[in-house]
Amino acid sequence: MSFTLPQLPYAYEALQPYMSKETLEYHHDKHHKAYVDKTNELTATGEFAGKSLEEVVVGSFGKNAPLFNNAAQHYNHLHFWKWMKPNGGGSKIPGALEKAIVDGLGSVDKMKEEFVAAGVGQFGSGWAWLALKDGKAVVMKTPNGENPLVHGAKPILGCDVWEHSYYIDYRNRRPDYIKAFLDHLVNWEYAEEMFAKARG
Ligand code: MN3
Repeated sequence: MSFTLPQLPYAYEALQPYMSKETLEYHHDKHHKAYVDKTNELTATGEFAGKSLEEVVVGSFGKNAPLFNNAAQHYNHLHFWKWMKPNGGGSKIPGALEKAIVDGLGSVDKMKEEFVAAGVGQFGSGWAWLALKDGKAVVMKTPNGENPLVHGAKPILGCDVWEHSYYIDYRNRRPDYIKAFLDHLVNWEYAEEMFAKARG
């Protein structure tokens, strides 16, 4: 199976002023494309040839770092583009997901606070996550390309906190970027879709 770079589900300028055209051009066309190309190169032959992306991610974790890093980043970015939309964000969260957030984390505001703290607290490159673990909504952070799949959980929402995701628009102000992501960019309907799949 060969993996392909998906098109962005919106125009490059659609997320401005919170995420610029220039950031999306570099992040999608250069960074994400490199992950896809490398994953294809490393799965052309060998034990992962023909496996699904999730099988490659989970199967290579802790065993084949170059493959894991690229395949996991392909997985993370596939969803990351869909976790955003123009005029997104805010606290209007579909009912079943909102209930899971309140049950697991106390309130939507509390979840957002923890999500920002996770992203800010991730030293160096990584991701902040809202995930489903043991049936409960939790906030997590992971380094580099790691994601909830390799930590016994399923992702509901993820925010890329690698500098390539915000440095053009926010310079060193990672907290402002994560707050803008939550307040203006999140596609909660897609998070709800991921939540429904995670719950099975
Ligand atoms: Mn990235």
